[in-house]
Amino acid sequence: MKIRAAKVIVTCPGRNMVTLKIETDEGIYGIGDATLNGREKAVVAYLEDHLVPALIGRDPQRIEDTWQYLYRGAYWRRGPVTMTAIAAVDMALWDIKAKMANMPLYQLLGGKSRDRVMVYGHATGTDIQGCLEEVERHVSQGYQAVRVQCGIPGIASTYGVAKVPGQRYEPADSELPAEHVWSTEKYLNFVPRLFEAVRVQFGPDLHLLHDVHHRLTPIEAARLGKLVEPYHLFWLEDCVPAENQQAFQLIRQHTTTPLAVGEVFNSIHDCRELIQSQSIDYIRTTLTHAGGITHVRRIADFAALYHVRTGFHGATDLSPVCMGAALHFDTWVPNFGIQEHMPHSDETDAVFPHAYRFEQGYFTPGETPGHGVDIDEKLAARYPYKPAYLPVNRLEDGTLWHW
Ligand code: CS2
Ligand code: MG
Repeated sequence: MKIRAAKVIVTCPGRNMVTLKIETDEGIYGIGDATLNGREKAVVAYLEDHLVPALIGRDPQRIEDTWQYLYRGAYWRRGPVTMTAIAAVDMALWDIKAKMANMPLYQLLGGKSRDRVMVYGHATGTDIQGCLEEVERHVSQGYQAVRVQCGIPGIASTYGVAKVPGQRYEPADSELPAEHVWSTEKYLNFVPRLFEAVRVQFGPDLHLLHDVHHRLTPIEAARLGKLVEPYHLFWLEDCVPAENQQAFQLIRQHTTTPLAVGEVFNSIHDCRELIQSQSIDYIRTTLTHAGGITHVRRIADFAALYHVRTGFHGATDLSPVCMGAALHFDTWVPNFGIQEHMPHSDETDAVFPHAYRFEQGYFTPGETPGHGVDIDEKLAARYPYKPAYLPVNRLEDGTLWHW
């Protein structure tokens, strides 16, 4: 079998999504997600100009060799664009191999380690009352775990909060990066009150998560971790930018609140120190941005040695292809923690028909051969690309701060 053709499909049925479709000379094809929010076109060019020509004529079954060929052959290794492009090829090749084997992907990875995959949903509100209503809505759908993000009194716009209550939250919503004002003090004084209100209303058993979205310094993160200890969060996510992996050790010294990090990581080297020093509890690297199934499997196996569990990033700027492949991975991976779930729009679900199913707070990946997600190219063509960027933050004195 040989790779006969490969094409990049860009569509925007709600969010921009980039998909790689690899076709073989025996009629079997596979698809992979290559969506890098706010930098989509860079990956399109990387694939079309640099990787696709190198794939034609290759044996699609040699997944590992192709991974090494693209990673080492790049010379310029790692980084979000390179690793997202390699991930798309990798996901498509695993899809092809599982279809050839006539098996759902999790079987190829080693079979089921669990019968269903626990996910967490996003409850957001402009104030505490709005958040409580959203948590209630998720609990009534059977979610066992809910991430809670709330507007902060005195801060006009903050991460994770839909502009209009009840509307879908989209982080990248403007043609150029918008500039928001951030206050760490107002945030730190407010968040404990938010989680106290949620625990009072929903009791001790509901898993609660919160995304700090990289906005604190290590000592501020240590303070927040301590402040929310009474509400025993499932995790506190991305509390500091993670380029300096050692910074987490300072947080660790001060709090037992579990720490999750990794959605912006692209390779095992971005998290090796964090894992080895037991500075985190959940690794959030996702298939699309960290080199696909082949590389994320290495990260998960390494993390297992240190009792670190997976908590895959699953925001709507990752396509249903990523969600499908991730749910197969989650079904197999021994050190599974939780999977993020942010529902895609109906238009997106129509462009990407899929076998995964939600039931009472859990997903099953489906038994379809491959990763169980397809793409309707005609429908995809109806939604052209629209530039959309994530905002940036400035402190009240105008200092450019973390997003
Ligand atoms: C977030 C994301 O879901 C999350 O945990 O951190 O929504 C993130 O802001 C976007 O994926 C960025 O593109
Ligand atoms: Mg996050």
